[in-house]
Amino acid sequence: MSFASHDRPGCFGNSFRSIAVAALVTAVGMVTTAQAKLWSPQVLSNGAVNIVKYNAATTPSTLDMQTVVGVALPAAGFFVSGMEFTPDGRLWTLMQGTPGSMMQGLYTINFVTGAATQVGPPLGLAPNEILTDLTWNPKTHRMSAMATTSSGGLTSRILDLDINTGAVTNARTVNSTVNVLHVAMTADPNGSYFFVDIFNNWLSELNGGDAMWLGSLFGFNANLNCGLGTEFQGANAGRIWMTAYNQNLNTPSQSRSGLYQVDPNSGSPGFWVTLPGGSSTIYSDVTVQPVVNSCPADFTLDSEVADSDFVVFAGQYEALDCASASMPAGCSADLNFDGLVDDTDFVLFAGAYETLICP
Ligand SMILES: [Ca+2]
Ligand SMILES: [Ca+2]
Repeated sequence: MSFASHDRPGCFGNSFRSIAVAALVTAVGMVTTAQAKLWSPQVLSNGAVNIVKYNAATTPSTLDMQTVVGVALPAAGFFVSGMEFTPDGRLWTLMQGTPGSMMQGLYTINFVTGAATQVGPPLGLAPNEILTDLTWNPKTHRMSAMATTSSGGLTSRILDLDINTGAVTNARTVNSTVNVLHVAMTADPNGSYFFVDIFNNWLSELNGGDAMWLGSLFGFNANLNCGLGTEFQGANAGRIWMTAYNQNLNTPSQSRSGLYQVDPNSGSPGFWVTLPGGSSTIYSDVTVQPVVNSCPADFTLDSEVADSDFVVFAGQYEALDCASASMPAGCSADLNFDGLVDDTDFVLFAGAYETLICP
């Protein structure tokens, strides 16, 4: 068994082809629904991995499985340990394998064919580190990966990734007062990080540089494969989903994977539904599919992209980095979701400005 990790891809140049890209981005954007559309990596006992899409009903116990696609893994022994959307609807996965292996990392994935393409090796990964989970941080507009040694310890690391190159743009150490093994991570709408540790079965939140205990997660034997995913949009923004495997040591046939909803205040997991596939099927992560904004360059929300939007753009362009303290809230002008407001975004903005009226 193992965990998960990731890195990410990107695909932007900075010239004229962006007019076409602008049209694409304009067609993509964000909104919300009560019924969460969830995606998970499904790990089978023979090592095969699928990505699956399912609808979690507004009340527990029902599940609408919609799509199952086989994933082309980079090598035997690898699996998808993390999965996350960027707000423009692109799906990213984190491959985990041999500790230190540079085949671990961020991949783009085609959810029609299952083809997975590595964005780039996770630079700076220590020889004994694995990447156990991937999360979108809506504050920094970066994908973040959890890096830990496979034996856990008093520290782990959060790596912020450039989705265009897979390069680590920022690495920070997470300190714990006892030995932990962080197998799951998510960020809430404010950009705060939450972790699941399987040595102690608890949920913690990053505070300064420390993982602070929030509550105990499980009433059963947790195991290595676990995932967290946050809803960032709509009435349920901030809701945290979790996939976890309940291993029944006494009656293995009764082991099962389940979908839970985690209370970020208490750490309490609310059981939602059993996930299909039987007692040996593991769901290593969960992510919520975003509703894409059809007019992302309309920062002022008046249904057109005009001079007032340019003023907003210019202010964010000046600040450049979504993670900087001077960046206006939301970093809305990062139209390609790569953590920066730069010339690439300006080309996208210019295309929308020229169109003026939102679709
Ligand atoms: Ca506007
Ligand atoms: Ca950008």
